[in-house]
Amino acid sequence: LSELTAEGLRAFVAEQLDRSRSRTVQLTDAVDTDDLVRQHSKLMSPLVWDYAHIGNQEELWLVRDVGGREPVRQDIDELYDAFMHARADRPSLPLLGPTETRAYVVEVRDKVLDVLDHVKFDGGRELVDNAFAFGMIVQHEQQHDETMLATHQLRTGVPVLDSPAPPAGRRLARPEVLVPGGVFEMGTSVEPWALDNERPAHAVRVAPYVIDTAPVSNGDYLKFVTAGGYADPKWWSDAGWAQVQKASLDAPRFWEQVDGEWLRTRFGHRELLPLDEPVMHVCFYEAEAYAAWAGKRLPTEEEWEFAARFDPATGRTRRFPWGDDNPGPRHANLGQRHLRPAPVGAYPAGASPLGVEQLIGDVWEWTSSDFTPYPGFRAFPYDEYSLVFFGSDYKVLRGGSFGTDEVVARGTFRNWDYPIRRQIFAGFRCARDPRPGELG
Ligand code: AVJ
Ligand code: FE
Repeated sequence: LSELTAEGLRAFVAEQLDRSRSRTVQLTDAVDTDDLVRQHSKLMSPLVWDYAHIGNQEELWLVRDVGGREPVRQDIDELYDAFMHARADRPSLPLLGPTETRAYVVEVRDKVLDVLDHVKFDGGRELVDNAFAFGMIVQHEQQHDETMLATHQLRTGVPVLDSPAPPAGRRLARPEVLVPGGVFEMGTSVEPWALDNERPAHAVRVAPYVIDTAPVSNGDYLKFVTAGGYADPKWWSDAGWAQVQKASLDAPRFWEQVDGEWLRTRFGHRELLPLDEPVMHVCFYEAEAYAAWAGKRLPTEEEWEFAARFDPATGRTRRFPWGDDNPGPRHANLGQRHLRPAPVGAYPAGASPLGVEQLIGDVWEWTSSDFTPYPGFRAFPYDEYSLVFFGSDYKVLRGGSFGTDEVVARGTFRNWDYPIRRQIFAGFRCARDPRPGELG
């Protein structure tokens, strides 16, 4: 990005804005008016809320702030402020209807393209440096596209989304690898569109550990289910066991057993549980319990990023497991290209130097870490993106899912959610301490 001319940067931004918008339009045009305004789960907003909220954030940051233009619809700011109304309450608000919403986001986008034509990237405003505010808004829309995809997964009725199958899997040579540990540079101070919580880069020492070369598969997880894992408190933390009872957990969300066969429902399609696909729709507590049952634990966020970015040959921290190139279709399952995780082993070209695979894409990976700020953190450009969420309420997830766009799924990107949440496209991989003698 920093190597582009102003004209090159303008063209790049326009293309990214357009890519996000086509995804938003696909996800919202796929359903009828009733499905757009309805709440498919108390955990989610009506799709039409996400749609207008995308436009409203774009208006606030790019039309009004960056562009210094007159408001388009100041009267609706409050309706689409995520902090004013809980998701459960959003259907009862006087929201814009589907037709009004579509007209609104188009009007905002037209103004944004005009702002983009005139903006000076080198005007000395931090918000505009490297087109940051545009990148933030592109990522905001893509993140809501993933949220809307999760709403689609919760929707019942005839299937409306389809996609080509992901590449085939393969057997990995080893189920886990020893990571030697060392000091690495975590986070970033140079990725132009990295969000505030990924900054700044800072040195972190990681002790040697062992990590799975792939996410835990449905087949692996099924063994925990059939071994009675959900009935034995010894695998669960106190909070996890309380959640098992409160929510009557007995298998991942969207799994069911019919006549002795395990099925799962994916965007309205009911199918046999694919055993070689990474498990998903498990909460943090389920991930933690499986790991304990397997004699392992979840990786810390530091261990996850070390595995994803450290190159033992050079001692350098890279952007991605495969190097510094942006993710392409051969590296990772991203961008809603395939509406499911790919089977284990489907992305050999995405492997890290130590042979850890599918770190980026497929499923978000729960880590054992709380969402806390890096040393030297500075909220930018607004406290409500990250700052207000720091603390012990949220667990960090890494790597992105099949529903995450590549403009979001950086090696440094940090996602977070409550440890009870299962509607997101989240799975996990295990880690453990090396056994005596293993260090050689
Ligand atoms: C980073 C995915 C937790 O969806 O709540 C969207 C992203 N922030 N609008 C979320 C976000 C404001 C955020 N996550
Ligand atoms: Fe938002």
